[in-house]
Amino acid sequence: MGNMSNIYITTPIYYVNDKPHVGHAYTSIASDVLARFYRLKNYEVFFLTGTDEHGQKIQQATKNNNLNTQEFVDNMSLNFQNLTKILNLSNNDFIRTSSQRHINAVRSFWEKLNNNGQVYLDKYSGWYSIRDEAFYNEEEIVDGHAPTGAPVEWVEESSYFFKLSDWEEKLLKFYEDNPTFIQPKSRYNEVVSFVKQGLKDLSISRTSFDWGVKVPGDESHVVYVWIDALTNYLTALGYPDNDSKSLKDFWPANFHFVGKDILRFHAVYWPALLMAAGMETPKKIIAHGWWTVEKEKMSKSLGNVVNPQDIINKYGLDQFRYFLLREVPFGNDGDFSEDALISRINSELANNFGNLVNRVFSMTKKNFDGVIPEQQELKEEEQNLINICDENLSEYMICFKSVEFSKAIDSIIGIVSMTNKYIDNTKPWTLAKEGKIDDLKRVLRVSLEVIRLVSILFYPIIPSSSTKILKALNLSIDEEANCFAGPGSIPSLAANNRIGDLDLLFPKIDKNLT
Ligand code: ME8
Repeated sequence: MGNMSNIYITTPIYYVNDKPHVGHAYTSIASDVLARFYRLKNYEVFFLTGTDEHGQKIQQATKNNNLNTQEFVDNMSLNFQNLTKILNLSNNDFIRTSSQRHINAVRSFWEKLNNNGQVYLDKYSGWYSIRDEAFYNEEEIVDGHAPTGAPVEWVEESSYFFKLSDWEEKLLKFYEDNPTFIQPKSRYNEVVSFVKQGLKDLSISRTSFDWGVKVPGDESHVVYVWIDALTNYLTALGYPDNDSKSLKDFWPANFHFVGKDILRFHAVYWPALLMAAGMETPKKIIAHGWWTVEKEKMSKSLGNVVNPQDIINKYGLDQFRYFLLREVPFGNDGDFSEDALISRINSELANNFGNLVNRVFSMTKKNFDGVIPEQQELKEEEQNLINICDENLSEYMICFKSVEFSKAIDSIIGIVSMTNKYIDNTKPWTLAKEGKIDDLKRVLRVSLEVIRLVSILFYPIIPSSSTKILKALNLSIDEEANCFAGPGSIPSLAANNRIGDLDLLFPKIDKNLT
């Protein structure tokens, strides 16, 4: 039983036949944002990502180059390990399915299923898609293709099966008892109706190739890549060592982030396998939507695959992170375009948030030599602003709890816009000209307090920009106990501290120059 103050968050493990693109970056960034949020809330967080390196798809990809399979996956996995640095992910571990620790875990998990009478040997005859690494029923095949559009081939081979059909009723009961197991709700309904249509036993081994984990006791079979892959979530916690502290502390997982393409594996097969192995089921599967690029499906043949590194080089990492989470309500499909990215950067980061920080910092520098003014008695205008901060702060917390990132960002932007408006109304530049120093101090002090709060609220999403602002305010995110307190509840900024230098955070982008 995981500890209540611990949170385990995972991304899918990505296939190494391809290089990382904006879709992989999206899932990883979303998971990172939630991990950072819970750490700010003082939870102990274990955040896992990694690579899926076995199976027929990978073996096939290797054939196109001169490396042996292990060398190939070693090289390709590095692209995803680099991605964690490029995206500033705060992952605690990086799991690779070709590693020995994982192979041991898969074999133990298999043995557990087998010992529990959940596995039998038979023959599989049916359709298989190498691209999806999935078995399909006859009824699912449309014009000779999988429902995903992937090519399929007819397979007839000796195979071990998992008694998935035995778990149909228990799964339906499980969904009923855990109505928030799958998010968003529309996906939950989709999964329930899929299971209600009836479940067949699942083929869980292959014999027509050998790149995988050998089945314990029958080396002519390799474990089906999805059984192998799903087990990664246990491996990283030290499974099969049941005394492993991480396993005790962090299992069951709180959040498995996945794209909607792999929901069935996580929301149907995975809980059934875990129940069959006598283990606890994860708390939540979060299935996000699909990104297209300039309204087209991303594909190598179209040549429109977006490489995260290129976008980050051109526009900046925090700008990229912000855009992905801001642009679409989490769960919906989205369209990636540089025009949309530039609009978000200019209107929200540069003109709104960046402008607020710039104007308040520069007025403090100009009028008080950068020294943070002491707290003054507040007037109605400040009280109103503080109320808005408090309301939006509660909204932000609710949104994070329900993993609604774009709505959480709405609530931050709401504070920023109201603070800019407050400054427009109170006109600190006029107060300075008229020598109303106490009024000027009051306005700048409150504005700086709001900037502190906003930087903290933004931290999970744009961590490096937030860290820079907080550093300029002589604060650090690690030392900010009570960090979510609103600006009215405590004066958090030490008066008489001098604001440090801060480079322009979000330069405005000229569309014509890109
Ligand atoms: O499925 N839009 O790996 P994978 C949004 N190895 N997200 C996208 C995307 C897009 N256009 N393209 C990819 C696998 N993704 C398995 C997972 S887990 C035990 C095993 C993201 O490399 C999204 O999260 O094909 C999707 O689920 C995942 O990448 C698929 O990555």
